[in-house]
Amino acid sequence: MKVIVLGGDGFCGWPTALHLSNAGHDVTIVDNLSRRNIDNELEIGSLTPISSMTTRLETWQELTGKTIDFHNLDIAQEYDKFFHLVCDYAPDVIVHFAEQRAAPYSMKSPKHKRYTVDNNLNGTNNVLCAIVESDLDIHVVHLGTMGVYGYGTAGMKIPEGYLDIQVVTDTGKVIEKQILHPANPGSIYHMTKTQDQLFFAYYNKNDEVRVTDLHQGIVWGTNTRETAMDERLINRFDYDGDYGTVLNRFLMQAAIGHPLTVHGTGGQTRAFIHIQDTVRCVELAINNPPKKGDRVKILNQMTETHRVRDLARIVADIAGAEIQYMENPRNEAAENELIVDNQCFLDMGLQPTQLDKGLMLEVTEIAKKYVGRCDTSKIVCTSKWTKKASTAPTPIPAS
Ligand code: NAD
Ligand code: USQ
Repeated sequence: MKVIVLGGDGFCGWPTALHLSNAGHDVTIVDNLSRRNIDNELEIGSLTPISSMTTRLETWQELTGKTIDFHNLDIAQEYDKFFHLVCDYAPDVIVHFAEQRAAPYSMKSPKHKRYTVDNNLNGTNNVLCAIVESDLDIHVVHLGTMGVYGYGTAGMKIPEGYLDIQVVTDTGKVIEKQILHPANPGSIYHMTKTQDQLFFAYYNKNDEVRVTDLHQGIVWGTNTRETAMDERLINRFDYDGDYGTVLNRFLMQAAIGHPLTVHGTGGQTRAFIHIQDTVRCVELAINNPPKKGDRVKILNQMTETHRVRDLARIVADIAGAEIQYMENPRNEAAENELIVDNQCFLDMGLQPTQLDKGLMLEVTEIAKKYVGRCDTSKIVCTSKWTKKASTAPTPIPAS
């Protein structure tokens, strides 16, 4: 199939582009390199030394003989260029990773809130608008987030996108319906993903655009089979307080001898998936598209749930680190349960990669190898959710 990977220079997009190319798809990457520019803005860099896009693609061709094209363009701002690319290349599938994806970055200041909304909502609308205008029957596979549901489920399993409800009419008749699961975002970033869902529902209803929305949990790990083939293909590893995600941060912190930064009590339960399963899930989604006229297909792309403090304990035990409980800079529930339905991917044949000591040590090995690139002053999260949380996150003394 012909596949455009939007955001194909990023943490999930790059390994996905390589995985799909290796699987025999014809892949074109679109990326405006905004993530690399944000690194410059934050004066931080990937822990791993990522190569330029030219080197990445030349290396891939040298190793496999396969070619991946690259277009440096902003899908949120350069609609005409993007539209012409879609018409000229006529893809079967567009995989959409191209959004500002860090919740702490989206909460840093009014400028960051507004950028995240402008970028993510315009980008998604432009993708859908261009597909309709092109008259091509293109399947959109979008990377959404588990965070659209909120993380409190009152003991109920979070369904895959749609909730069964019963409404009692004035005459006492019980009407059964399925509705989009109520949105409950926890940051401006997560809110853009809840709004993406409405774009998909609308373009699907009005224009019969075929969409698969993947509600993904927190991705951990760094390399996949393809990115591990050569150091010039290495994937990015975010560890800083804005872009680093919790498990990779703990593994990296353990590797460099930094205390593990648990926010609050660490009672937050979240969904997780290893990067190798991310690329496999996107491939499964491409190979199992919705039919014309089907509603938006929503799949929960996660393999397991963990409480933050339990993860800290596991990492501390295997890598010999200390745990530091910090005042939480976020406005989020201190404790929550999370039970998630992920049957669709299991039915498609996904064999989940479980949190495993070997895989976790693989990440700490990578972190140790590049420890010299780490700026320890950027580790603690400083982005605050509310004006009330105005002081720097402070360690909570052990009782
Ligand atoms: P990333 O920031 O590493 O990659 C996103 C890529 O998109 C970057 O290379 C960036 O330059 C590009 N981009 C952003 N805006 C663009 C625009 N307007 N035009 C063109 N390119 C643009 O993020 P990631 O971790 O790879 O996440 C990819 C997607 O997966 C995001 O949509 C994110 O919400 C979702 N997701 C990520 C995680 C995770 O843990 N990393 C978990 C769940 C969902
Ligand atoms: N946390 C800590 N210590 C840290 C960092 C984080 O305790 O050093 C806590 C946070 O307070 C939060 C939890 O860990 O309770 C998860 O934080 P995170 O930064 O790992 O994840 P999050 O902000 O939710 O965002 C990440 C990705 C985002 C994706 C989302 C999936 O950046 O793109 O959408 O995971 S999910 O969490 O399922 O919504």
